Amino acid sequence: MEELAGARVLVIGLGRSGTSASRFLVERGAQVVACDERLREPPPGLPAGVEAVFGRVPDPASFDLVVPSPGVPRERLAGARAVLGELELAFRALPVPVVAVTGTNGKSTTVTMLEAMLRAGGLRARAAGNLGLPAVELCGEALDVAVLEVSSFQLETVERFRPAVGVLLNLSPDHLDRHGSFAAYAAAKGRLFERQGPEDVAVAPAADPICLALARRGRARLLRFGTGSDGGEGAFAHAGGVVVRAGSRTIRLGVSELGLATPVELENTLAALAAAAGLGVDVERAAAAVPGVARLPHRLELVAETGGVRFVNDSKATNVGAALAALRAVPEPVVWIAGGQDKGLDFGPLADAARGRVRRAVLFGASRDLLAETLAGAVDVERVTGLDEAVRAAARAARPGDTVLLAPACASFDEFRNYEERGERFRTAVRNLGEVQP
Ligand code: UMA
Ligand code: ADP
Repeated sequence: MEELAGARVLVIGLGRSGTSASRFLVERGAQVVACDERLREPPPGLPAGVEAVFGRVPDPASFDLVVPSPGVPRERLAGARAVLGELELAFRALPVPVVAVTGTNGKSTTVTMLEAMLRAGGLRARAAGNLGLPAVELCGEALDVAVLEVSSFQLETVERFRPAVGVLLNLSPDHLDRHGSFAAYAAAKGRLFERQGPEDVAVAPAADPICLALARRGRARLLRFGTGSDGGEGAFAHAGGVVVRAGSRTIRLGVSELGLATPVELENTLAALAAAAGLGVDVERAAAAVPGVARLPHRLELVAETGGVRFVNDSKATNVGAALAALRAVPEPVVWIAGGQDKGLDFGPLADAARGRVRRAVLFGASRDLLAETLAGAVDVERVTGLDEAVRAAARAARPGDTVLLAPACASFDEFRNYEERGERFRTAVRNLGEVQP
């Protein structure tokens, strides 16, 4: 599908991605039919000239091109003559290099940091993509580089997508309901690198053979990151210092100067430093931006501290890998609040991580019984019905010096609209405990 002008295009889904894609396509002269199965009226921002269809999906076979939203599974596209996601449309239209970040956890944190680093390095950089602002919205902006957060869903519908720098942060089971298996999920992530050439850069964790194999799928130069000494190109933390090596340049930084509080923040920052170096940015200038980058809300966010108990909101921990990282990052003993909508993930690793660190696991939501079964024997568990009750139960169980941690390891959709609403409810419930200072 080369020419958009005059093409008949079906956009499926009128959320953020579909609305922006519709506007992008109309501006380029396409005849756009946009549909949404749940909406009943056009969303704000849908341009005039789009024919909107609600409650059903027209036959994909009768269009020149189908542009599905990331949330639309592939099997809905049967019969389509051509399928391109909004990420692919953006990539084709963007006249600047793309730095793309994927991985199971840490994408939003890392693209936010990279945007700040690249700006400090003198580039007009803007972050977009799965982070929230659809990638096509960057087309037409005066930029030097686009920093895109990319999901496995979006990578299913790319064709020529080829980032100048591709970053794979980590990989652990998630979204298996959509992809069917961990292998299929990993393969979708690997599409980030597939079309890269020798002048491109792939960034992957030095200690993860699966990620390294995916990063080698294309022909990009590989930069690795991680803790421990390493002689190769990339960013490594070792003995209180960080070494960034790319080409003939070697930069040394102090870990304490970066002002990072947790091991995963260091990992994400190493990946970002490697990406900045791979793009050819002055690493010392880029690194100077790191201490000024605020942690995003709902990620290990300290909500309150009262009577010696810290309350930490990590509502964005919607999978096992993120909850594991949170359990390891906060000071112990931990009173851990977990639960929500089950995504079919194996909770087993959480039992090992919780043993000895968790005073009590307070479990709520649709998955609480399954979690309780998995954690039984490893930690003391208490089952409650909802998040408000969980916060009260956790406060009762906590002793001075403890951390009450919301790290659900589950999706939020059984009780909330999204993880933000769940995190906000946690903040409110903590405030409602009484003497707590926000
Ligand atoms: N819809 C249908 N039929 C379907 C599926 C969806 O009609 O089969 C309709 C829904 O009724 C709804 C719309 O499509 O109105 C929603 O589309 P969507 O789910 O693709 O969501 P968008 O609002 O377009 O947001 C998408 C990403 N959503 C998903 O991947 C599920 C956003 O990532 C992203 O920020 C946005 O594009 C801009 O790029 C969110 C996300 O949860 C944050 N991502 C997953 C994650 O991070 O784990 C991958
Ligand atoms: P994403 O955009 O990939 O969902 P976020 O930056 O929003 O990533 O963080 C999601 C969750 O993962 C949060 O709970 C956060 O504390 C945790 N997290 C962040 N970075 C990492 C990492 N490198 N490894 C594991 N967990 C992480």
